[in-house]
Amino acid sequence: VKRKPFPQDFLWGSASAAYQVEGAWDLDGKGKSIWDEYVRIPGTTYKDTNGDVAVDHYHRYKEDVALMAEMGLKAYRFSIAWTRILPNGTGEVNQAGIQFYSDLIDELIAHNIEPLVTIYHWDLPQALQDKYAGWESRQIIDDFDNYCRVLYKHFGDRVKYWVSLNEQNVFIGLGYLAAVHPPKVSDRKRMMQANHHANLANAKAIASFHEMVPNGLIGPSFAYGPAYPKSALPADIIAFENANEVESYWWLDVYCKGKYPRIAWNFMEENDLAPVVEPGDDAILAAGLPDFIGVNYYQTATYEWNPIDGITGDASSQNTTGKKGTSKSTGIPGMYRTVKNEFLETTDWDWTIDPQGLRIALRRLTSRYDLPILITENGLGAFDDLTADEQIHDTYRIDYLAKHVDAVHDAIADGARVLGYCTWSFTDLLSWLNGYQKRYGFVYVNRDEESMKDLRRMKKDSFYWYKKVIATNGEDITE
Ligand code: GCO
Repeated sequence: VKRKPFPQDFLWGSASAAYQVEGAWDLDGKGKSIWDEYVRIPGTTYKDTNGDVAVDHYHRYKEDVALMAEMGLKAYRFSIAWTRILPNGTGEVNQAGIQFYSDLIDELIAHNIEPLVTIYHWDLPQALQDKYAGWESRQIIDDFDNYCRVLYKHFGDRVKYWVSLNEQNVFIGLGYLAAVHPPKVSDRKRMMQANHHANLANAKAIASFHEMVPNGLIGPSFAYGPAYPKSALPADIIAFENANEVESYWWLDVYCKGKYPRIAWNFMEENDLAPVVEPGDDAILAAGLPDFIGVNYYQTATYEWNPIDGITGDASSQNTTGKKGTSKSTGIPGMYRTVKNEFLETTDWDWTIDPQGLRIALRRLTSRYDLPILITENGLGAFDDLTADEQIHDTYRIDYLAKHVDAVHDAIADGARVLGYCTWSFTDLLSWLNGYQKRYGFVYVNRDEESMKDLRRMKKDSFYWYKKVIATNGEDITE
């Protein structure tokens, strides 16, 4: 059967984040972010690696954009460092910061590459953390809106696609529950309150966007790991539905419907975990609905019933060692817990490899929210080997991406409205907790944790593969 083709204007893209690529952490007036501080606490990241230099994209962006143009990339998603624009989070605008992103945007447009801007990819100004504990204070709502308005004013004329918050479920979950991201807190009640403020900040920023950039499109990027039930045992189905509510709809419903899902809310309330909601909050949430849903898709999660007196491990897992079999089961007693899916292989970091999960993700989102979807991230973190003649034969990455592109194609045939597909990532970059050993790029960057070497860019086999995929608008995904 011939499937419906990818739309003609489909955005074949690739993505990055400021802290993971830019470097230049204290140059040209940039202020410190919570990550600039956090990575300096000994033992928090692999081999104590930081993003001070990263892959030096700040100085090499022209070279990187030239490689994107050579590939034929249609869209490049990058994030703006709040601390380059407003070094202390609020106050005077730093012109050098505006200039850097303005130049990057112009460079992309000159090469016919659509800029996709992420407003917030985790690098909160440290000044706001010090002043009022960042996301734990309602003050963040107005300060974030102010920052967004500066961006809309300077870049709204040239940038059509915007991502508001990147992976709120991850930065809140890992920052306030698993305690492996800043501010390294483990307290579900505080997590829920910080999360509520992030919801309000997101909605307010979207409402401002619609007022200031009426022709643009904006949405949050959600780290969506679709849930599967372990079996057809009804108790496992309840567990799976609970996980859907608590792990996915808890965020997605607020984004797309402007309200919390009732069953998860009931559970939070019964357990004294529901956030404090002030009068007027419902109206703010309802007034800031997105134009599309951004999806970062890496893996699915499988759930079984979790008896009340079962395990107590109540934290999101984060495998930082790169050794298989080290992920621990997570969940909430009385609700659900994760189990291994016997049908799926895993990556070197124990993430399940599940291309059909992406089709399922796109179908579920379409069925529940019926909004256009932008796949803002998908990719494989792996150890790459450089051969003696400086080649990188990353057939495993090609295989991974080809199967996911095929799954997107199926989902479009199913009726999902998919605007584009961004791989993670274009060049290799810093993995927040895993240093430089976990590589995602089409372009190899010559550096490791110990040495910056020469930071030279080298094209992997996957570079030429994606070039062909783009040239054939997704029709030829063979190696
Ligand atoms: C890592 C992660 C990241 C995320 C990205 C989320 O290894 O650090 O995989 O690279 O995918 O930052 O938006």
